[in-house]
Amino acid sequence: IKLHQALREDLQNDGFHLVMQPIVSLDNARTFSEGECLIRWNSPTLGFVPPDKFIGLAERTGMITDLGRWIIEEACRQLAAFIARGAPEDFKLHINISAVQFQQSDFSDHLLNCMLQNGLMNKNICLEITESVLLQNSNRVIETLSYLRRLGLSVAIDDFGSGYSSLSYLHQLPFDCLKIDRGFVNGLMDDKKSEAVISSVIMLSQRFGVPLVAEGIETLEMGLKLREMGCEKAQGYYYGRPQPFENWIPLDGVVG
Ligand code: G
Ligand code: G
Ligand code: MN
Ligand code: NA
Repeated sequence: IKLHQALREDLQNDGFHLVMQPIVSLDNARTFSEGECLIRWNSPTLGFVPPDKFIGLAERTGMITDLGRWIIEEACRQLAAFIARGAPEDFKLHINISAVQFQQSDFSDHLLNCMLQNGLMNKNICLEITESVLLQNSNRVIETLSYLRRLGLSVAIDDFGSGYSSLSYLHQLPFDCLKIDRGFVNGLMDDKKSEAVISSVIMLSQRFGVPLVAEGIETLEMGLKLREMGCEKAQGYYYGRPQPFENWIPLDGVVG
């Protein structure tokens, strides 16, 4: 069975689910009030297929339109249920959005409707966009993101530093958060050049007045080093692996 056939079938058959990975503040990494939602596909015929293997395919075949709509609907449902179970009311969920999704003329309406139906506030949602998306079909994407930001949603630039250099455009882009690519973080402990790149991006985020999230933190030492360097937030296996929402149990209004 071909990958795209299985994708089409499982889109109809509940073959997908969402997991959430904590994003911690490095000041107090024991609890979190922010997380990234990531899709998982457990195919009855193909077994577990990682997103890297099917998101690109879904984009090329146009299936990302339906898949993306499902992701937004499910993310809103899961977040509302999570808050109902005791997570902070202002918990912020990051959702990855593909460039192609902005071509739907009702992208914003659909998103805002899902949020409304689930009783979410605009500050509950952060859209993660890669920098290449922002640079490609800029006008439409930038207008949509600017509109949503005016309403109080936030926008994070994902995998920052890994795509085209967007430095010349950065001041024109609508964003509230930068996420530095795992690739740079990997080299942090033993490579002076990675350290130089990271400290420059930390300085950049400070000058823009937005938090920087360092991704792929796997050890305490890495987290401590980043905090010392002035990085505000972190995400990675050390703080928590992506897990089904039900596995995260809020206690006294905090999740930890
Ligand atoms: O956990 P990880 O293997 O989930 O994800 C790998 C990549 O797949 C991420 O960097 C991200 O770009 C992409 N991805 C994961 N979940 C989603 C999603 O819900 N929507 C989109 N568009 N991409 C996702
Ligand atoms: O959307 P984005 O490219 O940022 O997706 C994050 C990806 O990074 C997901 O595939 C997620 O499973 C993965 N990830 C999250 N934390 C870690 C980590 O500490 N180490 C590694 N190797 N991957 C991670
Ligand atoms: Mn992401
Ligand atoms: Na990323």
